[in-house]
Amino acid sequence: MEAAAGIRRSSLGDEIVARIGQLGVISETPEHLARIFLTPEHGKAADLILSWMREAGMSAHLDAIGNVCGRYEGERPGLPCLMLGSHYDTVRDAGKWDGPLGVITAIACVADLNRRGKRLPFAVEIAGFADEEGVRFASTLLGSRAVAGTFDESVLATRDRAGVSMREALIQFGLDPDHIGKAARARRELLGYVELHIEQGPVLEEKGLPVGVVTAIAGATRLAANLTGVAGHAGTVPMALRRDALSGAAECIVAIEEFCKTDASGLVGTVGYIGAMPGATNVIPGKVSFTMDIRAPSDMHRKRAVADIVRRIEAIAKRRELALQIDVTHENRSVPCAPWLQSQIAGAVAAEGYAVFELPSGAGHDGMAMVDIADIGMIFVRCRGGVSHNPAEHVELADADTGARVLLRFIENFRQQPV
Ligand code: HGY
Ligand code: MN
Ligand code: MN
Repeated sequence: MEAAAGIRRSSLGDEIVARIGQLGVISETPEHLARIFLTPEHGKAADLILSWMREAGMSAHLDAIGNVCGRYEGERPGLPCLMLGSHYDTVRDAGKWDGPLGVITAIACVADLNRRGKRLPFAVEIAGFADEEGVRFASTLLGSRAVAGTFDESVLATRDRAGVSMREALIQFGLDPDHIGKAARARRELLGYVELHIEQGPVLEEKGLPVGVVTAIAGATRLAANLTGVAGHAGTVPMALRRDALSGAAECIVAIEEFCKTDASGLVGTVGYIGAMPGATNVIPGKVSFTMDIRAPSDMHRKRAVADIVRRIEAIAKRRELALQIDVTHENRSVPCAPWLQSQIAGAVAAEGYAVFELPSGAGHDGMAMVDIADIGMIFVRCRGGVSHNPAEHVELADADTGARVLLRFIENFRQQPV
């Protein structure tokens, strides 16, 4: 329907921004956005997204691990699908665009097809993954691994900080942990998986571009370290006699930062969490746990860096007479985006009138799991200042609209890869 002269037809961007706002208030607390796997907020968000999918003409359901799944049939029922999607869980004190932009934009595109009564020679499915961030249980990509059939049942025993196991949490949420296998899809059902996501970095903004074509997703290693010294009285133990676990951890953390800073080829290392016991002002900490997140452009470089960092931490612990336990809690290899999907995404970007810019993703995404059952592609959308995992995360309406128009053009022009 053409808009009356002077009245701007509401754009895809308007719908997307409104829904980002609606979803963005479903949070553990109103002050800091957090929507964590298998919590009441997860359930509320799932209900809202499922309703949007149905409004867009899709059949929609919650799968066995809490992903939201929508399907828009093609020219005839039962055709293999082009799968779109992203995650709808968040980190703590999150921005509201990381994940939801991909799910909401995909729904807006299908809703546009549905409004026009357009059917394609393939089905379009949208997956909203329930746990990409891995905030509650150490491992990540739980939703997409379940869809890819690579879910590791041993993680059901992992416990959150309150001591609740994933198995118990699934049951409390109303799901059956013994049925997670039912979420798995077969490779033959998917023609490809394409995810639209905010860049979470400053490159597109620096280039003055609204969208980019992703070439690969960098791998990551997550580790948990536990240092054990001797708790003691802050007023009586001479400094030379202390086995202070928190001072030891502090030296380790600075060593990790120094090691990564002096590496010239894109290595990054982050200690995102530290806990000190017993955590009283006048007690020398006897136990400290902290996490590490190590990433590099290549797997070999990352693995070598992890080994070097572990050696440094072991030397610090030995010198300080601290007991050390280090475990790898999660490892994801680097994953390439399929050239044929990159080229079709690039075609859509160019057809919308924008320069085609290719870039790798330093952040992890569900495509790292989905690659086990389908070729993957990603579209990046510019975000202000490249800020992410931060409540200041923001996408301009015009860029949200551009991302949607590029994705919609990609969908309508999608050609299955010749087998
Ligand atoms: O950690 C990551 O790279 C992603 O945001 N989960
Ligand atoms: Mn994230
Ligand atoms: Mn994300």
